[in-house]
Amino acid sequence: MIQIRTTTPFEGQQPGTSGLRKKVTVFQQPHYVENFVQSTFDALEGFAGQTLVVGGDGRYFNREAIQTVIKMAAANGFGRVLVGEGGLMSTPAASNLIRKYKAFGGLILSASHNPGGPHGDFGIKYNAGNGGPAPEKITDAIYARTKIINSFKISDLGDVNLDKLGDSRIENLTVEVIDPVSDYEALMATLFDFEAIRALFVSGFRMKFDAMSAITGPYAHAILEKTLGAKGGTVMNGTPLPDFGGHHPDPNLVHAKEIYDLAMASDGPDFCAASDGDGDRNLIIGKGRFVTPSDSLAVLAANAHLAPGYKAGLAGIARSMPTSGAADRVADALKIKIYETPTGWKFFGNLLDAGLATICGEESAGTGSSHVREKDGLWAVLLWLNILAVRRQSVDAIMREHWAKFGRNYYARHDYEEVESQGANDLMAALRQQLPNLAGQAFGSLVVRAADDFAYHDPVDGSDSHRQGVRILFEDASRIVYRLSGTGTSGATLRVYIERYEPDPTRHDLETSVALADLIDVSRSLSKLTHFTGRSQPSVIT
Ligand code: VG1
Ligand code: CO
Repeated sequence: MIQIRTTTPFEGQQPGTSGLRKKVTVFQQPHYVENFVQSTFDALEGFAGQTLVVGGDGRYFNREAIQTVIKMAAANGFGRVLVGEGGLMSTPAASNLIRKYKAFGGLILSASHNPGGPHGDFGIKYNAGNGGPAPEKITDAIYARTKIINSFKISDLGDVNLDKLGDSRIENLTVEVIDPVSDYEALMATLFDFEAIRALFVSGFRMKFDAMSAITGPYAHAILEKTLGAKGGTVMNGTPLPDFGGHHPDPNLVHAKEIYDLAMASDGPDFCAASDGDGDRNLIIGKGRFVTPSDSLAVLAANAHLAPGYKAGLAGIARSMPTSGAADRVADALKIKIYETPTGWKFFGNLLDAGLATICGEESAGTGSSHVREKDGLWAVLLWLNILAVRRQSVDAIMREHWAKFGRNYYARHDYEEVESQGANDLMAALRQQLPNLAGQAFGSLVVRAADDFAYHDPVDGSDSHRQGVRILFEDASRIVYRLSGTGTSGATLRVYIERYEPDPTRHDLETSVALADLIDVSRSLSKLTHFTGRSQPSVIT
């Protein structure tokens, strides 16, 4: 039977760039999930009888939340729910299913790269019918609703068996438990030359992929090992665990150190990669050569035509503002447009829908294309493999050739995590106050050319987004960017992005920390970082 239950609003159920993200213990409060899901349904129109895609990255509380979502979808009048077996589905796979089966939208249960387990994080986000994160118009409406919600609708029928493929019914809703991998693998097969990649593995090419005990394990086992013939053991940590084995499923040099060390060993594999909790991020490391996500975007864009899905070339490239300018130089050479957007994948949605951009990327290890409306970790790995299969060069050789042709953008992101919110806000306010006076100022040999607070005008829907990050641009094309994270769940995280362009090939072998040393000093002094945050060193450098 469908029940209407009374409830009262919770504080701060505001979906950020990646949905609502909080501690598991917050989500476990009675009616917390129900309030958010009902607010989401209330903010949408026209879904009666339609399909909803539901899946998550397998983290602690995934199953409980999915059962609630299904019972509420039944009570609110959806016609069909597509749910991954075991409640599992990577974010890009969910995006694909929404598009492929023309679903009304989807609910993805994940806190991405944040830690899991009973004391970790949980999250819910709504993706629209184009397969991408809900635009601000919808997330604002959801939030407005969470503040006044007083009832929700739910079926009182029992749980659905998520471990058995096939259909079942709950009220008037059909629940279809599907294999979460096969549709995704079919899509990848249309984009990449699987024969060429198979031949690469046959030739003795060795790879390791770290699924970080998160969602990409089943996908990587199926595609890399079973279909493409990489040898057993290629996929490490390939079973999704509710607490990700106690690790942060964040594929950066701190949390994916195991694979980094493997890649740097003299007898290590030719190619190493990793993905995050929900499978939308990627880390790429060749033998002895770490590839920054910004460089990876540039190399993928420059070589995409080697893969069947992109042989006609790219319509355009889009990157988030803090991502390095390496992709801009590729776009110039290809004579296509580069779009610079605020941080967050949702800003790429319109560009992709309108056919203005084909490949998009963020410095935070996210790359993707028009094949779905999310960033896609395994897609990036497969495009790299396709390029390696055609070029038959090492990752290091490909990077060196790329820099020789386009110049090298030395790049680092310094994260100051869990700093006190007040101090972080004060630092940003003080920076914003200085902006009008910075042009022309010299810091050693670095002279400020311009400084602003990044604003974006969407060329497709005409919307404007302001205050997206403070940019200090120097005469020599170096750059420092400051912004506060929107995805943390405790305190504030200050992100400082530092970049220097080096055209001279004789200077492409510097350590990044050396190449950026003076800019790093300026990034701290100019923002009075220690004064406002009490920190003198970042918590994580990526
Ligand atoms: C971070 C990244 C951003 C990314 C977002 C979601 O946001 O910087 O580039 O889009 O996470 O990624 P923030 O606001 O913390 O800097 V994920 O893998 O959570 O979907
Ligand atoms: Co993610």
